[in-house]
Amino acid sequence: MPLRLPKKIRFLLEINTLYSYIFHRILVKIRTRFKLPPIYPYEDIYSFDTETQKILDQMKQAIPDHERGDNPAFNKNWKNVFDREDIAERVSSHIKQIAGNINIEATPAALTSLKDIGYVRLSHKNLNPDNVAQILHYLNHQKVYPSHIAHFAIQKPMAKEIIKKNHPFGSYDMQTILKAPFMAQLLSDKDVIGTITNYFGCLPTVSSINLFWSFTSSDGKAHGPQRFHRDIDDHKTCTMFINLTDTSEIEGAHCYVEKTHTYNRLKEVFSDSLNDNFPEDLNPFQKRLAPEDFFRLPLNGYSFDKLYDHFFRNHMVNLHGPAGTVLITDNYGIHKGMPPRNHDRLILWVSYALSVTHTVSASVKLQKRAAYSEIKDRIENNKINRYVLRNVIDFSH
Ligand SMILES: O=C(O)CCC(=O)C(=O)O
Ligand SMILES: [Fe+2]
Repeated sequence: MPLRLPKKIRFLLEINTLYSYIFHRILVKIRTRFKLPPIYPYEDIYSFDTETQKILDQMKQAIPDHERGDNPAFNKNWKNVFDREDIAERVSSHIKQIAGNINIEATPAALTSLKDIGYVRLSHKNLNPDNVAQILHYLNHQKVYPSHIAHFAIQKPMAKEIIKKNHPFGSYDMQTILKAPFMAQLLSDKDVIGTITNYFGCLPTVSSINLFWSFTSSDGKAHGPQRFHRDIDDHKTCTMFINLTDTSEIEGAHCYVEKTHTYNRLKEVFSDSLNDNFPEDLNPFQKRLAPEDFFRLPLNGYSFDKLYDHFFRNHMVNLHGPAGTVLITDNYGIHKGMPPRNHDRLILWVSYALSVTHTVSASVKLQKRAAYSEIKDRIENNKINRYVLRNVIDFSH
C-alpha cells in the first residue's frame, strides 16, 4: 500500500538510526555482486555425510524449492501470516517423515512457555561464572569482525579494542565460535534440541550461530537490531540466546513482545479499541489495524517501535540476567536487543529453522564450518547431531 507523503517523511525520520545499518547491507550486496572474495573463511558448497545427504535428497523431492530454505529459490515473502503458518505445518510434517520421528524429550514447561508467550528462560542450562570466564579468556585472543555478523563484514577482523572505536557491533566467525569452550556441548544439548524438535514438530536445522559484541556508545542510539523487528528467516524459527556479560532490566537485555509470534497468540493480546486513539501518522495502512496486519509491516517490522508501544506496551518484557543466562525465543515474535550503557555486551545466538541456511538466504558465501576432528572430544558423532548441525560442523573432517 503506498504511503502518503507526510507518512513517507515520518518513515524516513523513524528509520534514521538504521541508515548506517542499511548502507552497510548495500555495500555487502555490492561486494557480492562484483564477486569479491569474502573477508571471512568460507566454503563454496557444504558437503554432508551419506546418511544426511540422503535425508536432504528426499527433502528436495518432497518439498518445493520455494518452500525449502537451503537454496536461492526459497521464498520468504509469504503472502500473509496464514500462508506462513500453513506452509510451516506442511514442511515440518515432511521433515518429520523423512528425517525420522526421533524421540527426544522436551522439558514440558519449556515447550508450553514457547508456545504460549514465545520465549522461555532455560535456567537449568545457565552457564556458571567459571564457564563464562573460560569463554571470555579464550575470546581475548581472537579477532573481531567489524559487523553484527561475521558474514556481513566488509573489512578485516582486528582486536576488539580497535573495532569498538568505530563500530557499534563486533562479531566472531563460526569456526572461532565453535572452538570456544562449551560451545559444542551447548549446540548438541539434547534438552535444547528436544524442546525445539517438539516446538517445530520435526528435527530443526541450525541455520546460523553468532557471537557478537554490542559496544557502549555515548549517544545511546539504537542501531539495527536494537530497534524492534521480526527475524524473517523461515516458516518456523527459534533462537537460543546466551548473554556472556551481565545484563539488567535497563541495559543489554533482550526485549521481547510476548504473544506476537503467531496469529492466534497475537489475537489474544490485540485490542481493537486501541485503534480509536492510535495516531493516524503512525499507521502505515489506510484502515484500522487487525491482528494479521502486525505480520505484514514493511522492512521486517523495523521502524514501528511507536506502533508496538501503542498496541502492546503491557506485553513487552526485558529478559536479562547474569552472564550465562540461557533463553530460547521464537524470533518471529517482535523483539530487539537493548543497547548497553556502561559495559560492552556479548551475546551468543544459535538459530534454529526448518531448513534454511542463513548465508544462503543472505546471498553471501557460506561461512566455513568447524572441522569435527577439532571438537570431537566435546560432541558425539551421531545421526541427530550430523543432521541438525550440518551447517556449522563438517563431520567429514
Ligand atoms: O541482541 C539481541 O538481543 C537481539 C539481536 C537480534 O534480534 C538480531 O540480530 O536479529
Ligand atoms: Fe532479531
